[in-house]
Amino acid sequence: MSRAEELKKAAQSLGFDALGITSADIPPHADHLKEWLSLSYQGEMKWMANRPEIRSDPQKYDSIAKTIIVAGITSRQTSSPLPRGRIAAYAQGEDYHEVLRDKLEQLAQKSLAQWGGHYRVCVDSSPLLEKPIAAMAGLGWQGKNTLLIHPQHGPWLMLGSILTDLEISPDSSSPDHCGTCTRCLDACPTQAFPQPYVLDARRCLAYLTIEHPGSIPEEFRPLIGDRLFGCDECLEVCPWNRHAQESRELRFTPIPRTDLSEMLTWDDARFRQEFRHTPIFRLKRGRWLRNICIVLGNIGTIQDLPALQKAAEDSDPLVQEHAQWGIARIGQRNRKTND
Ligand code: B12
Ligand code: SF4
Ligand code: SF4
Repeated sequence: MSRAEELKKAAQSLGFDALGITSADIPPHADHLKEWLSLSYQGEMKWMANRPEIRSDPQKYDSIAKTIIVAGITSRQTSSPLPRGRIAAYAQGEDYHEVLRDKLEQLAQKSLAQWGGHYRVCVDSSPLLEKPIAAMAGLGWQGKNTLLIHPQHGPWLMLGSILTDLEISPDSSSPDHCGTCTRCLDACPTQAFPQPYVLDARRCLAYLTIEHPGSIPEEFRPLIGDRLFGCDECLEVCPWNRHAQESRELRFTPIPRTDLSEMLTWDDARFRQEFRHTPIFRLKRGRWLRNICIVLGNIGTIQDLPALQKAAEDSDPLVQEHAQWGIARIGQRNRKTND
């Protein structure tokens, strides 16, 4: 069996849904990163603007890397862990960073280390253009929603990579199969795509509910609807979902949560206890409560007013401001229905 075949077999037995191999070259369209940054599309994600020449070129990040192994696990879920409100599929269970890192480390130990190779495991936070690299490794193509579309798992793969100094025969990259489809662009609630294949993160609900640090601009609050964390709209509409199965990864199983007005009463200790080892932990209590206040403003009823009124007196000004907005919006809705 070749090294590439051994890697694929080991990846399958570890529960990965896909694995591809590419040489550690500059990915296609990498030069667009500088243009993207020059338009400030990264918003407050200042770390994205650090040293773009490293992010664009894997060998500038790790000079001994010759090969990149990219693996993915589907995050697709069909049930919701909440009575009200939505959490993006990838964030309903355990933190994918931990899940992918554990499995990639095991994969590297079973194979690359045995073959005498050096390696580095990268999941998400490393300065790599993971989607174009995954496309080079034959996992699929970068779609108009900018995500890696896998022919069987659609846009749902969560990605991680291993950089190694070993030379392993690469897979061939796959062509773009978006064709004339524009479903993801049309479905975006905030029109966050200035053009196909380009995202203005400042308008994206995933950015606003996860990465944006402060007050959410008022124009976007109604558009958040019932999304508490992230957005799956441009994933759900993709026709490449036709063969996509629910995730088999047990650590991605949705963790049931209590209702929104109860979560609004949680102190920091309770927040940390509930969300440790999940992607939501990174938000910290203030931003989580901020998001709940917006969602209650959009879908809540007068029964939610006592919890929102308590939040309006919270010690965190971010929570206070969004709770006041939520109260006002429920009030407006009730006035309209009573008129
Ligand atoms: C920053 C970031 C975000 C930001 C910005 C997203 C973005 N599109 O850049 C925000 C917070 C908005 C975000 C949101 C989400 N994210 Co995110 N994010 C990242 C991160 C850390 C970096 C992405 C990046 O490099 N952006 C910079 C821009 C410039 O890159 P780009 O969008 O790929 O742009 C390229 C194209 O525009 C291309 N280009 C330009 N013109 C053309 C023309 C053609 C024809 C083509 C093909 C390409 C092309 O050139 C650019 C540079 O290469 C990656 C992890 C990583 N290290 O890669 C995860 C990652 C992309 N995110 C991921 C996920 C799951 C999401 C969400 C689905 C989460 C959710 N459900 O809420 C949403 C999806 C929103 C969307 N449609 O992109 C996954 C995607 C997996 C996949 N199958 O693709 C990743 C890979 C994390 C992971 N490890 O799995 N994310
Ligand atoms: S994640 Fe939602 S808001 Fe962001 S680009 Fe996709 S559809 Fe638009
Ligand atoms: S919805 Fe259509 S255009 Fe968007 S990524 Fe999927 S196939 Fe491509």
